[in-house]
Amino acid sequence: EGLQSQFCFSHLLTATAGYLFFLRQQKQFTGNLGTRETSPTKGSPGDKIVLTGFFTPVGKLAGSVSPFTNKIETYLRFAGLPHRTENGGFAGSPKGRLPWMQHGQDIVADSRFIVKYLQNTYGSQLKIQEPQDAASQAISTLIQRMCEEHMYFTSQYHRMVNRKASGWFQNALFKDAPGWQSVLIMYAFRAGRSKQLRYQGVLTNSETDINQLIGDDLAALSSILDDKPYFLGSSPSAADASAFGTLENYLYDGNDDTPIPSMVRKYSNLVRFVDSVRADYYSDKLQKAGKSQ
Ligand SMILES: N[C@@H](CCC(=O)N[C@@H](CS)C(=O)NCC(=O)O)C(=O)O
Repeated sequence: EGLQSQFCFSHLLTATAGYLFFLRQQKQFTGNLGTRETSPTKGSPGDKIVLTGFFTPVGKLAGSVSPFTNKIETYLRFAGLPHRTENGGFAGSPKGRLPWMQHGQDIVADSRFIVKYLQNTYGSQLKIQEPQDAASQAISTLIQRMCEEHMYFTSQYHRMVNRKASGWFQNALFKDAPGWQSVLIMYAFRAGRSKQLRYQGVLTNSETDINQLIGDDLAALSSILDDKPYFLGSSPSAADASAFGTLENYLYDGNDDTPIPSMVRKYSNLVRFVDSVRADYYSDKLQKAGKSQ
């Protein structure tokens, strides 16, 4: 018997070692989403910009249903930089996420690094100005982090976990998959996203508590915006691109069975901000959508 259990034990050890080796090959210990190469910081201004992200039209949005893709498309429009857009393309992203940008030989992923890269590459050619004083620069960073690292996740609850949003979710993301398959994909996706939100922390809260957090963020944005045209003054900056990416989604993604759109509507200055950016920078897309309806 002793010999038998020893035999089992050695099998167990071999299997464990094999599994660890498998995980190592899959880069599970270092993150399996990409190679984690450091983002390029500057390119040559003559190269063309190709932005890959989520560009399937959803709801009444002028920009992307992905707040990060929306942020960069808006930044490029604010900056007056000509660009081409490509839909999809997770596989090509060095960080496994959207959006990413091809510029000459460079591939830059993550909206924060894309903005820095564009600023370093185009400098004074950009039609967009970042604030010069340290306090405003700090507020810009805080706005972006709140939108991208908090408002994104709280709204993910209402998009992908809240069952009231099932119809919207399926239609927005999987409408091209045939019937029952789209339901299966949606459930698999929902399971993955729930796990992500539990680890991230949002899903440790009840729906009432999540809504409280959403309300706090909106109140903060509304106070900072006040009656200014843009968050940091009279002209747009990266913070506005980020806030627009988030707030346009909160208002116009069409996920209207959730409380988010009506929560934003309590703040008339946030609605005014979103609507004026749409009118001033997205009239081409809005007109096209209007014609095709
Ligand atoms: N910090 C990144 C976040 C990008 C991100 O999370 N994008 C989402 C789309 S909205 C994504 O690709 N998610 C895929 C995933 O979570 O695996 C950025 O600023 O670009």
